[in-house]
Formats: sequence, structure tokens, C-alpha cells
Amino acid sequence: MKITAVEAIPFAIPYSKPLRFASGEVHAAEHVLVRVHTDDGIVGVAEAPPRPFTYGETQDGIVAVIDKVFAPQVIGLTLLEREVVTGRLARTVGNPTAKSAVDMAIWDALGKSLGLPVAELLGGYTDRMRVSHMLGFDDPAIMVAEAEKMRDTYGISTFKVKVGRRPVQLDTAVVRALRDRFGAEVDLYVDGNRGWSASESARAMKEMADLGLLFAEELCPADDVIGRRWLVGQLDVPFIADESVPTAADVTREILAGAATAISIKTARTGFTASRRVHHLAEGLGLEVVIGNQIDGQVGTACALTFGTAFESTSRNAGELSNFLDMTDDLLATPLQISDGHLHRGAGAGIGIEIDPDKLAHYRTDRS
Ligand code: MUC
Ligand code: MG
Repeated sequence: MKITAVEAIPFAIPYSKPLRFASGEVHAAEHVLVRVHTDDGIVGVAEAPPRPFTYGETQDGIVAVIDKVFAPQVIGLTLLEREVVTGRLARTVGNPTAKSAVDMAIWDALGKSLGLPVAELLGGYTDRMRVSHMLGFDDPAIMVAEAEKMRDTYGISTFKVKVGRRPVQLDTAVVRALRDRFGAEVDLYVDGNRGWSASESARAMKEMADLGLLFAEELCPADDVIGRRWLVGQLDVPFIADESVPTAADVTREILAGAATAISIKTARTGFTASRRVHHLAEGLGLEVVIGNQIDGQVGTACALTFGTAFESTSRNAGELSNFLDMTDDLLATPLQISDGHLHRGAGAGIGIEIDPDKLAHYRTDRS
């Protein structure tokens, strides 16, 4: 079970429909596939999605930090020394998705070595999750039509509506149009990606008070320290911290400061090892959690599903597991399938996926 090599392979897969939100937009999945090899011939995989507007990472930077810093730190360790890996990677500041992909590829290799699903090694609570679909910026009618398509095609009935950075009236009109179209058939919540001020957020939430929202996520920046506390204190729905809580320590700080009352867990930024710490911390603090999406491809989605299905609290709310539907293709030999509004995890060992070598050869960008 000794780690012999770590590969960081950049690839690019176009989106059929770009995703737009307050902090940025994504037109192609320019991610990094991480492969961890062992001396037994096992290969563990995971993917890192660069999100410069959220964590400052770039695709080139992820490849470089893995090749030059992380790979030499983990080669020679065994798959069972995950806390040693965590300690060594922690010597480098930042780089959350690069660290997480290395961590999750090691877990995948461990599961494959043991012949067991990682979801069962982590907790084994369930084998499926309800899916929440994220609706990116567009005209209200187009966003309603997308929700209809998601409901009719995949049975999805929970929607996270992107808001912020455009006229407040336009955002609230979208949420109202969704509620008018679907009534009580759907669950709705909003995510501002820090795009409103605290006072704009308060006004918007008042305007939407009759729309039965489940949550409000990261409506204004956590750096607006007093404004954010003022906002969170007056809301009657949980306020989810997402990009403001990339580490367990950030969760503690934001929650104790009254700057959030729930958290998003994203395996893309905390892997399995640190997500488990965040999950246990949330349980100890009595916080509601949502499995979030870092605009993951199917590899990343399988990782999020693995973690989400491992515990009761992570599988209670619908998980954001459908962004890959906006991509033209993916790397898996057997694509993930959402049906009846649920995603089931594979029964296979590790994270339960297999990379299609032809697809990887086609989409990787490090070889001509
Ligand atoms: C989300 O929940 O915010 C968009 C930006 C980011 O960091 O993650 C995505 C989705
Ligand atoms: Mg968010």
C-alpha cells in the first residue's frame, strides 16, 4: 500500500451551457485529474477544479504544486498514513482543491486496495442522496424552463438559485417566478456568492419572505463583519457559509461570530479527511449542513456523493450533485445517472468510478 507516484493531469471539457453567478462564470471544465499509484498497482483518482475567484487556484498552479511540492511529500508513505499526508500538505498555505484531490485519490486507492467503498469506510449511512440543482444567472423565464427540464428529465425538485450582483428585483423575480410555476412542489434556496451588500440582502430577503425559502447562502461577504452579523441575526432561515469557511477553523470563527448558522461541505475543498473534521465539528456545534458543489465534473461529484452518503446529516438535505449535467462530456467509463431526483453511489470499491482511458486521452491538455 505504498504510494509510488502522484500524477496531476490537466484536462478541458467544454460546457454546453456556461454557469454564471455573482463571483464568476465557467465555460469549460478546465480541471486537474489526480492519480495516486501504489506499489501494488492500485490507482486512486480524484479531480481538482481551479476556482480562481473563490480560492485563487489556477489549473497550471494546481499541476505545479502537486508535481513540485505535494507528490514528493507523499511518495513513500502508505495509504494508511493519511494523517501524515494531511500534516505534510498543511505545511503549504492555501491550495485547497489541490490538497483535497490528493487526499481523495489516496482514499480511493485505499478503498480499492481493501475492496471496499470509501462511503462505507467513512460512515456507510446510505447509498443515495436527493439532488439539488443550481440555477445560474439568466432571464427569469429561461431559469424557470431549466428547472422544468430538470424536474421532468431527472425528477429534481430542489433548486438553488444564484443571486447577487445584478438588480435585486431581477433576482427576486426569478425566485417568485419559480414559486409561481411550481408552488409547493419544489424546495428553493438562494446563493449570493457575496454579491449583495448586507442591506441589499436584508431587503431582498424581506421581499422574498412569502416564498418559503429553505436557506440563504453567502449573500454578502464575511469580511463585511458587522453587516453580516446584523443580517444573519434578523433572518428566519439558516444562513449557509460556503466560500467563507474553507477550513474547520473558519467554520468555528464564522459560527461563533454569528456570521452564519449553517455550512456547506465541499469535498473539492476539504477532501475526505478534512470534510470529516468539518462534519464532526458541525455536529458538535449543532449546525445544519448541505453538500455543496464546486462546479465539479463527474469525478468530483462521485467524491461529493461518497462523503454525502456516509453520514446522516450530510444526506438529510438534498446535495448539489448535478452541475456535471451542463458539461458536454466527462471522463467516466460509466456516467453518473440522476433518476427520480436521486443519485445512487456505485457499489464498487473506492469512490466507485472508473476513468475511460480514451476520454482522458482525448481531453487531457498536456499532450499534443
Ligand atoms: C457555490 O455554491 O457557490 C460557485 C462559486 C463557488 O465557489 O462555488 C460555486 C457554487
Ligand atoms: Mg455557494
